[in-house]
Amino acid sequence: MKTFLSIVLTLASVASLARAQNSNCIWIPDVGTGTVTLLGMDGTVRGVFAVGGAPRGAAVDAAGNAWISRLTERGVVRIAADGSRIDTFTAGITSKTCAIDRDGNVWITNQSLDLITKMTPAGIVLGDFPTGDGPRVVAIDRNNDVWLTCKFSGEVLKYDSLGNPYFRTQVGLGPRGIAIAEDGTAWVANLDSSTVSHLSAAGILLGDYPVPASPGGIAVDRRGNIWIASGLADVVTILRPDGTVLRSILTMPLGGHGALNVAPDGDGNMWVVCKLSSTVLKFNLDGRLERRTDLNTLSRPEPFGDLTGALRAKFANPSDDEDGDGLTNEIELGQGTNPFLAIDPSVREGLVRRPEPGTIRALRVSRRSGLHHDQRSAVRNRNQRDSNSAQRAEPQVGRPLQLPRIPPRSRNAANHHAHCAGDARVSDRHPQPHDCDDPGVHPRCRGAGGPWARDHERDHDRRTLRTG
Ligand SMILES: [Ca+2]
Ligand SMILES: [Ca+2]
Repeated sequence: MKTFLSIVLTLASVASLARAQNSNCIWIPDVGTGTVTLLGMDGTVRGVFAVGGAPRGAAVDAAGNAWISRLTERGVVRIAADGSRIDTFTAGITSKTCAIDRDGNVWITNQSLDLITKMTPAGIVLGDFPTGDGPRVVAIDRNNDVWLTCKFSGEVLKYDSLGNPYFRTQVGLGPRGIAIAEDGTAWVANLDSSTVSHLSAAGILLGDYPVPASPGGIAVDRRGNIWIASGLADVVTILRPDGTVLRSILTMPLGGHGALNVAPDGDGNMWVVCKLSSTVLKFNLDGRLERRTDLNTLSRPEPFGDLTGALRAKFANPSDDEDGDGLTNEIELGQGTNPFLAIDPSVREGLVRRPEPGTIRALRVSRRSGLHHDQRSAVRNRNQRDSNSAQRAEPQVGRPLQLPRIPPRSRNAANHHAHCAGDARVSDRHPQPHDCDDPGVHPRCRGAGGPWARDHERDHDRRTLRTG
């Protein structure tokens, strides 16, 4: 009996380890080639998978599968962790991003229809919910609520897990990336106004902060600092939680051009995808470059979302122990051990019982609160931040937001780029699938400050709808 039990436990740990190793990686969709590249944490390519349809959004579920949303094809794609299987589910259209909630459901933006779709892991659509104009990037918070940026209407919306809206708040121009912070607030990158907005959990605007031109990707690191990738300026800015600049990193000297998305990994490192140079940069929390990977076979990687699963593990599944090493995802992400890599049991014993100076910090559990030291510190810090946020937010309550209005659309939108007539996504002028977010493709749209770009992209979406 004992032997049988030990065999079962061994098999379980092997399965857990296999899953963990497959989870501990980063997925890079590429619009230009219609592929998704799987990178190990050392930057080596583990696989390249053809999915078609200008893939843009990526999310990773608890089993290590990648979910990919596509801009120019109906349906999202699920790729098995080892690449052995690719499934397509009928949900989502002209979709930029997707995210996975606590129950494993997938939330998918539908830009052309101004909807967000909730789909079960088995591919059953549970509902389509109205959004603002141009739903773009979706994120799940610790309450299993769903946050969404809407690029054309300049809004952020939040829904409960059933799709009921809590609020819609006007932020800057062209909001794209959105990142949830530890304290439940959200940070939003406004591409067209080159600002970052900070919102309370209730949707109150806490602050707007200028950043270098064309901020698209945004993520909050383990220390609570906010990383923003500004594509036109080729700068990664790190803000402190109070919105002051901690560090600016020029990406061009590091070989990265067109910095777009930022995503944390299980170790707490921050990955920046640069679409114009097809380069992936890995930084440590101090902003030092750890690794650069040149993906020369790609032509336009511009992903959004939780490329490693670390955000899902942190916010949607904090109390799970995905690698089976006895430490929850939340504890591991908080202290810097990896929730996708099982640590050796003897090391774990040392962590809990025999803290060694200079090693990974011990988990000192309070008998009174039942929380370990990091959790108690986090609670104290969160209470302090809530207090500060409430003080900062107070003057904003009941007052109109002092933000520039979004210009009305051009009446000539349908005709303003005659060279894109026909198949808007691929033309003589633009041999690759494209949209107007790309400053290199449509400098005139970008230079015009937004309205042309919005019209143009919407026109693309209409054409996509007709032809897709
Ligand atoms: Ca664990
Ligand atoms: Ca671990």
